[in-house]
Amino acid sequence: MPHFEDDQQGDSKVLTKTKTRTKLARPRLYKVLLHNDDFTPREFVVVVLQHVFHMTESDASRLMLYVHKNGVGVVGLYPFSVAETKVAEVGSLAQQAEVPLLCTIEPDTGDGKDGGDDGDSGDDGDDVN
Ligand code: TYC
Repeated sequence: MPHFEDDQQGDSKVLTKTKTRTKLARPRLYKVLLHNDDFTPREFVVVVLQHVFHMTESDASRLMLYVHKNGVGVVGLYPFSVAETKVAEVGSLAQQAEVPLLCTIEPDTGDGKDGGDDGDSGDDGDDVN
């Protein structure tokens, strides 16, 4: 007579289900902010914006004047590594030229504001970038 051992050893299995996410997380973007100061020549700012951010001279002049007037402005929105590189490039050019031009990064909240923290009015929400 066959003998069946009523054991479950080795027979219990753990089933794991893997859920596949069909939506890709939107890559987080960061604002690159340009800050005004009283010493950096306007023309230097315009040239930096053209070289680092590939702006036309007229867009660069417009943004430079916006920052000059409002204290801070958004140059553009980029993935973190790109934003970081651009900020470093501006910093390096400023250092070589011995001017205090400042460019910083902040996470984009998608609220359409320019996110300035040094006294800008920041309420027209339609920056050149
Ligand atoms: N305020 C500077 C000047 O009058 C020009 C300037 C503009 C400097 C924008 C920095 O991000 C800046 N020479």
